[in-house]
Amino acid sequence: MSTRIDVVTLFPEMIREACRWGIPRIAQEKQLLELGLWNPRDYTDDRNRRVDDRPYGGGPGMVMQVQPVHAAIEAARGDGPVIYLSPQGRRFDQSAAKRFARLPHMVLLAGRYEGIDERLIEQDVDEEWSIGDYVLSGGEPAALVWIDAIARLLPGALGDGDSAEQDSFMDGLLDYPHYSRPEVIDGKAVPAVLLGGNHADIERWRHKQSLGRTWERRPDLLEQLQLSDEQKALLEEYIREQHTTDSDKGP
Ligand code: 9D3
Repeated sequence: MSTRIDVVTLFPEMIREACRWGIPRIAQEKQLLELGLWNPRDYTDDRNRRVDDRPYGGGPGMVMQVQPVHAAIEAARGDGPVIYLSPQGRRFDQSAAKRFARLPHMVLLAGRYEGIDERLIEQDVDEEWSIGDYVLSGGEPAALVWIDAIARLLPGALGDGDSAEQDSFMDGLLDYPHYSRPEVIDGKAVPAVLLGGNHADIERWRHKQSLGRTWERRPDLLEQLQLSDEQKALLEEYIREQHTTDSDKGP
């Protein structure tokens, strides 16, 4: 089973080039992911190949026109939903990524300029999604975020060792800190537990770090979770240790 993502964009090279690296590349090579790119400029009826015009009512910028975008969507369309990436959409998150990674097909519509004529959205768009509350200059970076988040979830894309989403305790928590050689850098040693080879102790330490960092940095994420008694105990241990280590730290 594979996923096909078709992107309707005025800058297809942005998508094609960026997907030549990392997981999106590997997923395509393994034929787990198939990318299609459709440029409204190739579908415009306008003799000057225009795809935009001035907004009714005035104001700054330009608006993408219905005709070329509609024709490109029709060319790209398959069985899956047409998804408009826009600041007005629902916020994309990991649970959305998981949901869309199960689909065999979707069309992503990336806008430019001030946006797309609303009648196109009413007519052709099934869902509208944003990637977060900041202003991009177009939908292409959002499409790349979408493709990357989905590609790494496709079964077989990551290689067995890395199939992360299984180590269940991490779900909804921030990552624990990572260390590699050398053992000491500028007097800073790797935490001793990681050198001891006691895998139960290591897992416990990592779990505690994940809980503690989430508590410190993203309390909003913790509120979404129902911690087990064991997790509550680990977090309390982290908080206790953090208080003693912080205040005992000399200058
Ligand atoms: C300065 C223009 N803005 C006036 C309030 C409106 C606006 C139009 C077009 C803002 C951004 C964009 C382009 N953005 C996207 O296409 C986009 C986006 C984003 O900007 N943030 C988060 N997610 C997304 S998904 C697509």
